[in-house]
This record gives sequence, C-alpha cells and structure tokens, in this order.
Amino acid sequence: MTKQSTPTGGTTTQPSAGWAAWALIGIAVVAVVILAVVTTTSAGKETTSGGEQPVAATGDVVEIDVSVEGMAFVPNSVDVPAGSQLKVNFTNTGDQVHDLKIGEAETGRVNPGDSVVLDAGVISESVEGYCTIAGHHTQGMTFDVVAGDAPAGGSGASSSVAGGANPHVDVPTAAERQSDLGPEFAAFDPRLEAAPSGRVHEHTWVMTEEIREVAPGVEQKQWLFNGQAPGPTLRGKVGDTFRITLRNEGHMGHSVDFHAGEVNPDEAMATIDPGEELVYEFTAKRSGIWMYHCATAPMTLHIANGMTGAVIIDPPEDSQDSLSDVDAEYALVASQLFLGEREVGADEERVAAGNYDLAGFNFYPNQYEQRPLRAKVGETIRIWVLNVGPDESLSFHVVGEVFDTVFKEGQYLIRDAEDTGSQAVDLAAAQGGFVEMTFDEPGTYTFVNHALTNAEKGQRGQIVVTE
Ligand SMILES: [Cu+2]
Repeated sequence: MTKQSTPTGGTTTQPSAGWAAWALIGIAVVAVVILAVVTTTSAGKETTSGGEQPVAATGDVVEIDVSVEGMAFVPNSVDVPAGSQLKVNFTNTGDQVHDLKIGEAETGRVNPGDSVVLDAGVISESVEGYCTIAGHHTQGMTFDVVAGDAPAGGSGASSSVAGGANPHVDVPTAAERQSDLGPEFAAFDPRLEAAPSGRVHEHTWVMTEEIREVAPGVEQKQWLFNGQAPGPTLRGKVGDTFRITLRNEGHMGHSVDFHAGEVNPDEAMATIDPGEELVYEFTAKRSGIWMYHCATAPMTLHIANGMTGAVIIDPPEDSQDSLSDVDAEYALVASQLFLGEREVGADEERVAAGNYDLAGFNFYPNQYEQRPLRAKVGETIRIWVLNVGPDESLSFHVVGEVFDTVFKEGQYLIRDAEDTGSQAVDLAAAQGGFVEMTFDEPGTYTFVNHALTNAEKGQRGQIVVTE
C-alpha cells in the first residue's frame, strides 16, 4: 500500500518507457478501486455511529452513584455495555448548584445536598455528559459514558479556542474603536469623589446578567454588580466599616470577595443562588486600592463578564502616608475583554484559554480616547489604577509625562520626586496603586498599557491639557 505513492509521483519524472506507462495506469486503476472501497466502508461506519441503526436494548440496567467534589463529578466516567440502560443517582455534594446532562436527559438544577435520579436511557454509543451551568463544563465538570469498548465520547475539538479570529463576533478594529462614536456615546465616568464622611458605608448591590454594549458595535451579556462594569467604586478611610448586602437577581450563583477586608472566606465569600441575599461586612484596616470580584467558579469567567471593581481606602490624614492635595482624582480599572455571542457573553472556552479579544480601562476599549480626561496647565492629578486581569499585566505609562509620586501595593515607591521620577508602574493581576503628575504644557497626553499589544487592543486613553 505504501508504494502506491511512488509510481504516481514518478509519472512526471520518468515518462519514457512504454511498459512503465501501462504499469502506472494499472496501478492507478487499482488505487481508484481501493479508494472507492475505503470511502464506502467509512461512509457505512458513519451511518452506524450516527444512530440510524441503534443498538438493540438488552434489558440490562447499569446504576451508578455520582457526587461532586470541587468542580468535578466523582466518579467522572462509567462503562456501559452498549444496549444497557444507564441510571445515575446524582447527589450534589458540592457547595453550589450543579446539574448533569447526558445526551437528551437532564437532571435540572440540583441544590447542594439534594439528590436526583437521572435516567439516561439506553446507551448505544459513547457520550460526554456535563454540567450545563455557565463555565462548569470548561472547568472540568464532565462525565464520560463509555459504551462497550468505544473511546470516550466528545470530540474534544474546540475551534473557538484556537488563536486568531473569534468565531462569534467581528472584533472591532483599532480604526473602528478610535473613530468618532458620536454624541450619544457615554464613557464610564472615571472621576473619583472624595470619601464620604461617615465611618460606616452601607450599600445594597443587585447581581444581574444584562445585555450591554461592550465595544463599538458589539452588544453582549455582562454579569454585573449593581448594573455596571466595573462594579461601583467604594471609597472610605482606614478604620471604616463596609456593609454590603448582595441580592442575586440573576440566573446563576454569584458571590463577592473584597480584598480590602480580612474575613473568613468560608461564609463571606459563599456563592448565593438566584433569589438569595448575603451581607458581607468588613472593616478596612489598610490603605490602598483593592480589588473585589465575584468568587464563584470559574472566577475568570465571572471577572471577564464584568463582576469586579475597586475599593479605595485613604490612609489616615495625620499619618506619614496621608494623601497630598491634588486638583483631581481618577480611577481606572484595567482588564482584558472577551467577546462572545450576544445572549451568552464572554465565550467561556476563550476565557479558559486566556484568548482575549480586546483590553480596556473601565471595561470598554479606547473609551477615554472618545471622552478624554481633562486638566489645566499647572494642575496635579492623581490616577488610581487597579489591574483586574484576569491574567495580563499592566505597565501604566503616560506619554509625555513623568510620575513624581507612585504608590503601589502598600508603599510609596517615590514621593514628590524632583530630580528623579517614574515612567511606568507595573501591576500584575489584582495589584493596584496610584500615580501623580503635574502638567507643565498644554497638549494631548496619551495613557497606555506599555505592554503595547494591549494598548493596541484598547488599553489607551487621553488626557487633554489646556491653558
Ligand atoms: Cu458571578
């Protein structure tokens, strides 16, 4: 068989001998016949495995107990002789709602602690079962039903993960993101107000899933704290107490983890189901800009869909770390942006693969090129920056400026520097700080992630300085 290719390849290089030509024709005819047979055979196989000739039911029943550990079914596979009926006694021993879908059979949502019997019917071929709750499949909540000796079902192919084109959306180009979006475009307000005077900050936040514009011409579902991405910015002083009532008005479990507080994660960060409420209380003992985010698995997906934001805690005014007076303050939350189907939101496989489409400040690419920050010559501004990732690093730089004060993760790197300065502040995922700068000349100063491919994906904006 392997020699078939040799004479075929030789037709162009050795055409002289007449007998050789006849031999080649003969081999070619044989090859065509073999090809035809192979094609017929494989077509026949496909028909069988496609289910048009189902395996006859044997009357046997395979019964198995399945539970949950973290983000996995235990066990996560079962061997079933083809033709047997499969019954799964499913107990949700996890800490959040799950389900199990095998072929057409589904358990429906199963609360923690509850049990359901799933009749998966007669198994004629291997099939991959899984939890249908957003993100759980890619986190590994699969259950392989292996029929007879056949290999586990599921192609495993995930074309949407491969780098390059997004199969769900036409990702807007830099030109489309930078062209005038018109007067109706509203940027996320980056201005930061002073901390309110009270020492206890009480808020109720709803958690929802809603369709929003996430980039020019792209609408998709976002998962939100209080209807916005990033979520509300909280500000207070060292020693303040924050009491946040979370009300889940969405369709899946959500939670929150405030990095600014030191609390027992088991209770405060628990996932709450639709319709439930949870009060998260913490006292901020340390100054800085702190991330908060939904802590329900997979966290990448909840963060990518918008469930994250900043808590800013001012140091005591009489301490050596106290903030100096500035003319304006801003807050920028840097993140990667993943596009997906309109009704779904960030594509979970692309999120799991870290395959982001765009990047932005305050969850919209290039928005501060559309609506620049503004300052006057001689003014000093402070920009608080938080990098929520989920993965990429941020190198925050302002073109044409040098930072004379940089605070990062608990300490001033420089402060009111005169004969030195900082050109960029590096923030890994979940790190934050602030920079201060004074404008000596009018002009358009562009701020970027100086990991420049991310600037080109949308992590850039402008500060327009006038006389
Ligand atoms: Cu969430």
